[in-house]
Amino acid sequence: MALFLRVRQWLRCQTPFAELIMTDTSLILYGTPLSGHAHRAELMLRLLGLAYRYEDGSAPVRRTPAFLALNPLGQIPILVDGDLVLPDSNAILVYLARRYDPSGAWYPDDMVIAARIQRWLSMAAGEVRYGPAKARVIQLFKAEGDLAAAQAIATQLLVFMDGYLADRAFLAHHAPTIADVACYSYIAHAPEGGIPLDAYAHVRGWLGRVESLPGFVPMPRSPVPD
Ligand SMILES: N[C@@H](CCC(=O)N[C@@H](CS)C(=O)NCC(=O)O)C(=O)O
Repeated sequence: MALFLRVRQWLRCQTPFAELIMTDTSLILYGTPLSGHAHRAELMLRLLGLAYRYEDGSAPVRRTPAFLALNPLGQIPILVDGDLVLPDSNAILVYLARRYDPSGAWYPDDMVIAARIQRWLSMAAGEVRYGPAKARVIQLFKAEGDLAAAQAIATQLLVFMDGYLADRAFLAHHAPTIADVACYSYIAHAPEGGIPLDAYAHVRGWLGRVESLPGFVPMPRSPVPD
């Protein structure tokens, strides 16, 4: 067993981000690779260069008493940091930025910037969740729901975002903040919900800027419907 652990450690050391995913860290993220909410939290960990352990948060795990003790809602992501157990992707972004970014760049104190960030966190939990994220979960995972309604919400959101980003590099400030991290994953993967991004050049430019940030890690691509 000890040898197995050492081999696994060595194998991890062969990957570019190996130094970030370690077992001897107090930060633990429960998620699944195809959850945009979990990706949001993982992306923040990576952008901050934080070491963390990734724990499976797949559906059978989410139904266990141990998982439900961490989050009675049975949802991922959950961040554990020592004694702190923190469900909810946007709450995790706020915590990570406040706790681990002493520069304050990812979540500035300035009241107007903070308010603008909050607007986009609300959009991430509102229009993004019920638009592109909902359409994707219906298409990919055959979840129940009204695909056309979700696609309509997504289209309205994308038209708005494309205009908004016409003269802005990032969502809430001239530099990236947790607002961009909150919105990135499900907008980038909107085509998997049958929502092409071809018509939204400014949105695609913004996605590219997020993808260029040091530490960026993508969420695995899934099939795009015809
Ligand atoms: N408000 C939560 C929503 C998280 C969420 O919807 N997670 C999904 C996976 S993407 C989940 O765990 N679904 C299982 C369930 O709701 O039973 C957040 O932002 O983290």
